[in-house]
Amino acid sequence: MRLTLVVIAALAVALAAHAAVDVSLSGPQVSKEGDEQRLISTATLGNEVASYTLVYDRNIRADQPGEATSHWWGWTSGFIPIGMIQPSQANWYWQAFLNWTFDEESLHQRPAEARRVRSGQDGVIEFAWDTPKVKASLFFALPSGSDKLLVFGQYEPKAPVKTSKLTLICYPTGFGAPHNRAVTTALGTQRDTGAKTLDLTKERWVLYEDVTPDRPGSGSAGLLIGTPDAFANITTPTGGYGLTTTATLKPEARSFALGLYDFPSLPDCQQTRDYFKASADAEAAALDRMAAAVASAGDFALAAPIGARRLV
Ligand SMILES: [Ca+2]
Repeated sequence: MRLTLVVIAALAVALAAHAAVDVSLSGPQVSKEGDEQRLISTATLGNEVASYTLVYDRNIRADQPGEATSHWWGWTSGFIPIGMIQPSQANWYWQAFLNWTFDEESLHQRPAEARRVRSGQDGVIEFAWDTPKVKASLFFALPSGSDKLLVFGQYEPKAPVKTSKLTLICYPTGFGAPHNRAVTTALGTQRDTGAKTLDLTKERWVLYEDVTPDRPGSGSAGLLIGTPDAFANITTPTGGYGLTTTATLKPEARSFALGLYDFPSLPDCQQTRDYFKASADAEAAALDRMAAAVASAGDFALAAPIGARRLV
């Protein structure tokens, strides 16, 4: 009995020692491109099961410090040039995978300050924008044990905002043809059925898939909707090449929480469906509670560590 307790205690200590989330933020590396400066910041959040790397690669002109461009195609198509290069280049896109707009104001055209908020029991990086129209932050957070990168958004308008939208783009599994894309939620799988609007009372997670049999690649991309009450609607195509999901915030919403899954070590789309069906509703609900805790703390740095865990 005593030996068992000692073993359990030793295991608990060992698990606690491993339950650390490492966060690194390097750069910006600065180089000159014509009359612009190119700045590259690299953020990595890693825990026991996953490591997510974000690269923020933007150009800024000295005479226009409030504006940003990027030479990446992903930026030219309207996405913030923060790319998710790990766990895979595919899925949430390695050049640029999201954007956030407030009427005509688009964060992809504005420079962000990147900041390491904390590491340890969880890891958090903040990208913060201060534009003429809004102050906005995207916090990327990795809890210990989580295989999903969480995204917490917050904004305060400086001028009236009628419509705020998020767009998220992924290339499920890989880039090469054929592109037999499909989208799976709790309500089933759809292929080439046009734009799908989620039923946010029942569809709290989305898998973006390529269903080509035996295709090698990086598995499915996943999305958790932590805060369904923040969104007026969320739509996604069910076929194509790159899949762009559009999430429109409710006019009164000032924050939201999502989870992003980009995890090539589980490449089979049916296995990933089984995994999400078993666990993703509970994780989305946990994410909603975390978002409420962050909101009540007022400041992300003051909120208790995020307690999500991988549920398999
Ligand atoms: Ca990726």
